[in-house]
Amino acid sequence: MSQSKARLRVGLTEVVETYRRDGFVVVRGVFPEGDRRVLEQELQRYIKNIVPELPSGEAYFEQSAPESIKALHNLNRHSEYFSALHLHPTLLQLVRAVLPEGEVLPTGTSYFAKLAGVGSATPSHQDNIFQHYDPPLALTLTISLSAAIPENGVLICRRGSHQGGLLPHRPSNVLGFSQTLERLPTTAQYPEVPLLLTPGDISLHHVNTIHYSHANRSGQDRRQFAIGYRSSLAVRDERRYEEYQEILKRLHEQSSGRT
Ligand SMILES: O=C(O)CCC(=O)C(=O)O
Repeated sequence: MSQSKARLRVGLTEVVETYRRDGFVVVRGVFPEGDRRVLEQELQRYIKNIVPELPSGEAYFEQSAPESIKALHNLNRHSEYFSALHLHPTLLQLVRAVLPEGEVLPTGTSYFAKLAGVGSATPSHQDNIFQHYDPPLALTLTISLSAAIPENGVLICRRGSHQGGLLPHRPSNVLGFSQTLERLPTTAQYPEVPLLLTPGDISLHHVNTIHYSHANRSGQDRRQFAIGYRSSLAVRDERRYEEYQEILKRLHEQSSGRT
């Protein structure tokens, strides 16, 4: 990580204002090509050497194409590179600006792939239905590894929806995103904003921001690396979290985990 040239090239005041108002923000050009090349090499090494040994819950594959990776979780547990990445000084600088309360702590690293032609839809959800932080001082930081455009299942956030609290969810029957909103609020209330990204851009979304994406029917992959952070003041509701872990365990027992 010492060779990293990742830098913030914008002032943080506007980033913080946008994040607070909208519940998400895009920061352009943070992760230059050299950094992305290293990340991609580490990812390929991880997929070749670690993924075959992972327990269910840490690797998900597309149901329609079982050889295609859909999501990997907790990469920091199995790789020194990914463990160092979530403590990257530039990323921490950015997250500290939008989460100034308490100390910033990483909560985990994931890789999301929506591969050309096979990438499946992500059901509408708020991340806090999986994480249960109260107060909801937590977010996901995404490093874009490929262009995100309307045709390849770009991530869509609902502007302002982080201010509405955690809404009721129901089982989605989609392993990897096992909960979905019972009722999606109207776009008049919370407008849809596609997070159009080029490689190296970063986006941040609040743990209560409603988001989802459509299937990728295009010929272009949409891939991203995601890191969760929380404030030390965000306390996990352990009862709700344990209840959710039980649901997840049952889901994994019912399936092979490769969906
Ligand atoms: O990229 C997607 O479609 C889903 C990503 C997501 O849900 C997240 O980063 O919290």
